[in-house]
Amino acid sequence: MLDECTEKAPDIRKIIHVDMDAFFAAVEQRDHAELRGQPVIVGGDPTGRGVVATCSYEARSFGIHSAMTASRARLLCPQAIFVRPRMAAYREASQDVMGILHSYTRLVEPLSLDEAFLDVTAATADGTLAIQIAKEIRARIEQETGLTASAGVSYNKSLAKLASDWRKPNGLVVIPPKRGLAFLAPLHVSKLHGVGPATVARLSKMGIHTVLDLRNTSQETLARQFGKAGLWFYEVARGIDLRPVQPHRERKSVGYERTFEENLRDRTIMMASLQEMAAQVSRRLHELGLAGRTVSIKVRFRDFQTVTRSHTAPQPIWRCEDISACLPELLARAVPTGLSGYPSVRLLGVTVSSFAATEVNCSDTGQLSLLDEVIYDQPGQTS
Ligand code: DCP
Ligand code: MG
Repeated sequence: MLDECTEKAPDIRKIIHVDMDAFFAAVEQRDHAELRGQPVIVGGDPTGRGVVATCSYEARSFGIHSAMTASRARLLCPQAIFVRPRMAAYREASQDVMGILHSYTRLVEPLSLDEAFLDVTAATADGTLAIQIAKEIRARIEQETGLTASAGVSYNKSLAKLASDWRKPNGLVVIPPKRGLAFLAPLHVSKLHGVGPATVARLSKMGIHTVLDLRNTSQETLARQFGKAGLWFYEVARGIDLRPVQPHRERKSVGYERTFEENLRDRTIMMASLQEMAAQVSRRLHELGLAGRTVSIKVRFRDFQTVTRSHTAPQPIWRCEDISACLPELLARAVPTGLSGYPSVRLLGVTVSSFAATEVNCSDTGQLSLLDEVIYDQPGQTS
């Protein structure tokens, strides 16, 4: 009997994804009564090069969204109220929310300040329904923090996350196992974890637009085109996602790496790829509220020889431009120009480490580059 349960365990997990609504803007509206019911934009300077970190749902009805330039947001909604981020307040609210989540299970995996996965399989062993837990969590968050959260309940992380997004703001959606495949089928592939714009473009060329299209593509084709990521696409299109909920460990680094289908020989292309990864790392650091002093790059050559080169800055950094500034020297050290023959590089990676307990100053999120294509994300993430 026990064996049977263990064997079935991956399919019968109960996962909840909780994501706060308009998080930074909601904290501002909570703390400043005059902002309630108003289009509020949290971000950089609308007269400068600032970008929108987030905005209230009142502002979203004007077409404003995260990562848009603040100047464009002002054009779309001249009456919008612009507020600079107060990271300390958001971090405190985040701690309150995470504290509530931890009272249900120790299996809580925060993804950023405002979202987390919970594995409540054990908490439902006595017959309590996962939806009941999700309802209680939402009610407690509202009562204890004055903020609203949306939640999704399902049997794996991918579906729980899609569910929490489905009826935002202040929504609760359950996708039971028998509904998983039907829920996924009509979705655009970009909704899947690990599918960024570059992958969307490649899939689109192959005539694959929806998850159903993806499901109708053979495993061989996907593996040939996308390598390890292709196997992930094959599974996730079928509602298979066995990634465990990993409780927060102390994070030592944030990094991305990418293996190329064809080895790189051109330094300009290597540099462009490193820059793209630096943007990704910067974004992740920003999400996690971290900054580190050491920037490293990793280079793997055709023969699998792998070198890493690091630079340690006097101050902790997280901005894309600061990470990028270290890259030319690191690349020159890792791939010296005097190498005999042409370099042939199969993998590149960028990592930031040596974190300091620092208050990341996000008052000018305008510096943040917001490229949102990763390496086919999860498989290559080294953080
Ligand atoms: N954030 C940011 N820059 C971005 C995206 C987000 O600074 N490009 C910050 C502000 C958000 C918070 O992270 O409040 C959480 O991000 P979400 O994507 O969850 O967005 P919101 O919580 O603001 O809105 P919602 O989840 O309701 O869509
Ligand atoms: Mg959110």
